[in-house]
Amino acid sequence: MKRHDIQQDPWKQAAGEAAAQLVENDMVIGLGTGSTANFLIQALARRIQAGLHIVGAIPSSETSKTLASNLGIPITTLDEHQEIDLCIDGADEIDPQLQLIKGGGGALLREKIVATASRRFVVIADESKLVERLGLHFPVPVEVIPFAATPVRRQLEALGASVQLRQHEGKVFISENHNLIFDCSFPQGISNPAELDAHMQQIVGVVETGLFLHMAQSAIVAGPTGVKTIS
Ligand code: ABF
Repeated sequence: MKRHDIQQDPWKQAAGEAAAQLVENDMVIGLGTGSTANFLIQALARRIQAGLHIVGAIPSSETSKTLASNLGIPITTLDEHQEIDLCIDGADEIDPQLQLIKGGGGALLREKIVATASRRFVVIADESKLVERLGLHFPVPVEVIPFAATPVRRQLEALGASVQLRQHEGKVFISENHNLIFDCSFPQGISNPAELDAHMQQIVGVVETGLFLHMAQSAIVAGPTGVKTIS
């Protein structure tokens, strides 16, 4: 699990608060996971306390669900609402085409399910997440069925990945879906994310990858010079 760098918190908060302003009355909202998404959840809760009415929020993790629910945000599910008006979530890397690496927090599968069910997906981040090429600094998390761990690892290595089984606090990390996460590093970066994603998705036993390609319509990014929207 990646560490939370609190130095970026003011910018994460600024991005989360700006994104909360995009929420309109009677929307179904997809809620992301992670420290930036937590700021969004707090800002959305304040807007709801001030009178905004949403149909409900669909969180991408139990952590986000607990936070949102504790703050009074109404929770709903994909069983009740198959179409989400707006999904807002963080990312680990964002390239100039708004292609993303996500999953540093281990919630990539539900994050991708929520994002793909959404008519609009806005990514929020501090500007340290902006990169020219995906994969140079952050591995691609891949969620894997435990039964298939060894053959999947070999096939990921055959694609050029250096594969690390994710650990958390000295134990093997298990996702909320009871799967493993392989963090796949590519020291030269990823020259063709779509091709890599297609190859990874073909491996039987891979549940999902942390490459979110052509999914985000815009990014709200904050840094010392302010908040900007990239689309
Ligand atoms: C989630 O939170 C993940 O997909 C991504 O790994 C992470 C971003 O973390 P943070 O907002 O804490 O930097 O969106």
